[in-house]
Amino acid sequence: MTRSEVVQTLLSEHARSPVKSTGVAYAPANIALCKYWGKRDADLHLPVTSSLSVSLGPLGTHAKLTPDAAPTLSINDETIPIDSPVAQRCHDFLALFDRGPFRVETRSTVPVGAGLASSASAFAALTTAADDLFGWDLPLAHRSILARLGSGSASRSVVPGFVEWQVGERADGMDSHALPLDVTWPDLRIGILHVSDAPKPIGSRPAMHRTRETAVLYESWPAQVARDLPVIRDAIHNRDLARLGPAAEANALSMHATMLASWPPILYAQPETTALLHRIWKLRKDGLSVFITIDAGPNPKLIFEAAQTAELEAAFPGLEVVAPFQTERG
Ligand code: 2P0
Repeated sequence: MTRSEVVQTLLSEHARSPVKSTGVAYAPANIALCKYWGKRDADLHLPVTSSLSVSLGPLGTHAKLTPDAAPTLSINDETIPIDSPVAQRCHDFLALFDRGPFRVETRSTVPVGAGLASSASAFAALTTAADDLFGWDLPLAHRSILARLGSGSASRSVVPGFVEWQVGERADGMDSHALPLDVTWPDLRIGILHVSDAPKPIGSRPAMHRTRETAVLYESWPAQVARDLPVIRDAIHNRDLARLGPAAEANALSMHATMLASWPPILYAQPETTALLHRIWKLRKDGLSVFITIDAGPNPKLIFEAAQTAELEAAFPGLEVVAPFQTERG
């Protein structure tokens, strides 16, 4: 099935005319605690394994969708040239819905240079804004599938909190979507460390393709996820950082190990990244309960609980602390 056919299947019974003048939505960014790395279908963004994330509450994307004669895009009040790659990706995605063109206005609350992908929250917010504009009232699973067609990790950003993106089995991906975990963890904190906002040496999309194609070590990745995911899920249900932290950290570092075993090698870590890892491991050895996760970039994120905030802020001036279970900020 093509992306258009998937959309057609999900939306054929749904309204073609807007029920209001503008559709609006907010979607949070998310950090994977069990990572998504590698696709079994590059067109539909179907993953090799399940993954599990926590949304970043107030950090995310507000999207506004208004039917208009010609497609436009503004990000944080700045008009983006319509032939730029970011505008094209946005409108190519919306063209799948076959109901445009639209004036698209987005506003991001994700700090610039934090190494947080904006694509996950952006495609999730666009999907939910379309749902709002046309009054579809789609089930969560269908919004997740549509958002996934924009970017894999967007499938996890259509709902706040802990979300498992289920790998699914079907070739059309209709069973590969978000499943929220019915648990909150008010004391959980994610800390963002800023190492560098220099452009990445390689985007995550080609990087995951290269890893899968060239790294023998990647063959062990599904086994790693099979081991980590049940531990991470169970630790979340028990709000048990002492179990969550090691599994999430090992999972992230294993993902990076598969990249390093690719050819040409992929290494997102900078010397400062490695130095931070050693500092965190030393703090942990000294008794602080703090763990690390790293995505496709050099900026580590810390996983800890509220009681450790003051000590970590003192150790890392400039640490941005996010409380995932606090409500959005404007
Ligand atoms: C994740 N990442 O689970 C992993 C960990 C980066 C490292 O999902 O090609 O932008 O759009 O499906 O979702 C980044 O990849 O890739 C990502 P596409 P996406 O968060």
